[in-house]
Amino acid sequence: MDFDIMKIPRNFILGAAASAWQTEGWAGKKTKQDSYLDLWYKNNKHVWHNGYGPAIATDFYHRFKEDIVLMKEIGLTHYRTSINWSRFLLDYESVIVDEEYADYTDQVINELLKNGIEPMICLEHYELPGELFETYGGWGSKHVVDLFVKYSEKVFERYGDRVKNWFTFNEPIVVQTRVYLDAIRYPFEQNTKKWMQWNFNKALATAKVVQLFNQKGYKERYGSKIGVILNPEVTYARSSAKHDIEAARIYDLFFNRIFLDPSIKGEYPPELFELMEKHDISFDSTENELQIIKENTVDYVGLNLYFPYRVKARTTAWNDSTPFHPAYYYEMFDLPGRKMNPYRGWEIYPRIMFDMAMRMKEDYGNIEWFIAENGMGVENEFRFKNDEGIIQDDYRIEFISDHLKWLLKAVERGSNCTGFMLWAFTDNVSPMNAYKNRYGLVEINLEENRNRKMKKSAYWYMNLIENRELQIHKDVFR
Ligand code: BGP
Repeated sequence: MDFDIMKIPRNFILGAAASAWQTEGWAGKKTKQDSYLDLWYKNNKHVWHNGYGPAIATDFYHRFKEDIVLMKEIGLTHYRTSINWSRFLLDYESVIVDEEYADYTDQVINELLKNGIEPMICLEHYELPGELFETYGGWGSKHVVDLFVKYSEKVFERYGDRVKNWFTFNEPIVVQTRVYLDAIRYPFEQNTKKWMQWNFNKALATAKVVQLFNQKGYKERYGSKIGVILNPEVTYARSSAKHDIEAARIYDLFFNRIFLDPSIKGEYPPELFELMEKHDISFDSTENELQIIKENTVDYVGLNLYFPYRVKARTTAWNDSTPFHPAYYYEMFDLPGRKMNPYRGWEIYPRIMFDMAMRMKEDYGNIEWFIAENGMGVENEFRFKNDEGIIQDDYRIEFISDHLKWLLKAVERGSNCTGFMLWAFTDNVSPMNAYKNRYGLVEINLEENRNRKMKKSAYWYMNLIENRELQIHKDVFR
């Protein structure tokens, strides 16, 4: 077979990602420090694969030093994770810091830096405190927005001198979509208006935290940046027919532009207001809040891209007795012959990287951005172990290569993409799927004391980081 080599620019980041709740475990957690995710796990353990959840996770809380040694060995220059809001404070209203957790965070950050690894920190990766969910309805409350700003202030005060890359949320649309739109997660309430309010309040929270960050002068003092990590679903219409294109456009409006536009452009698409009014799902906002959003846009964005989203115009009638759902305007479309990751049930279509990259260039002012997550979750990976017990995850290497090459092609075409963060550094716990699908460069062996072992992909990534050359098939850009 014929191969070509694509050069990876020296300053293009090749890192890996995780989050606090998916790795740390509950060691040291106080009784009142449950997160929303912890509540879900405690209330509905039966839907978590094999009963695994955040309780021990990867035990990063105790084993971070060992993990950082591996990061260094692989050559990671950046590691993305979060700080767990529910654990960082003892009292969310008066923002009393839990010194034990803050000290642990301090140690993690210092250990990363000592090993030449830049921490990239998210202030919320679904770790909304359970107490704020139960008392105020979580992100549906403007009071919670203000408490988040206060929490962020405490975090910046502690670590703002050392952490240069900050993000307000990871995938701010996800929790409320699963909970209030699709009603498939605890507490299983279908309520589209709440969905919208959460969407708005998180956009507002991002703007308020950006405002605080700018006022406090972190940029000037430390050269740091603040952004948000979004998960736009690169949307394709089934056909070139008007009705299908319209379905894709509306999907994009409700699920992608709803965060991309306010975060980057400071404004919602006017059509969204019309649709919200038409369907009686308008969020509650004031002129002042919209102004804050307008004036406090992000410095950069991280994008989590895994799969394409294909839609067609509705072919069946909408059931009017159910609450409004954007699916009123579309149906999902499964492309016959598509390549699938059967374990996760996601289509594999690496071109999403290029198409989204060009969109960032053309529609979003070529703002600085990077891939904050992309990766492949595979079940029962231990069956691929060789004689030395190393998982031969060639499928992952192929998946990453195929996505990276489209991304690098977009960089060649001038998209301002500065890096690629693989999901994930080690295997870790996913919402509900728990340890079912493994994503890591490094295996977590649940049978043997959660021991760590690098997979074949880790050695491959190590080589990629060092040599900055990606091998691709000659006929690849089809
Ligand atoms: C992203 C989340 C991650 C991670 C990943 C893998 O949406 O930001 O936290 O979980 O998806 O997906 P999943 O865990 O559902 O397999």
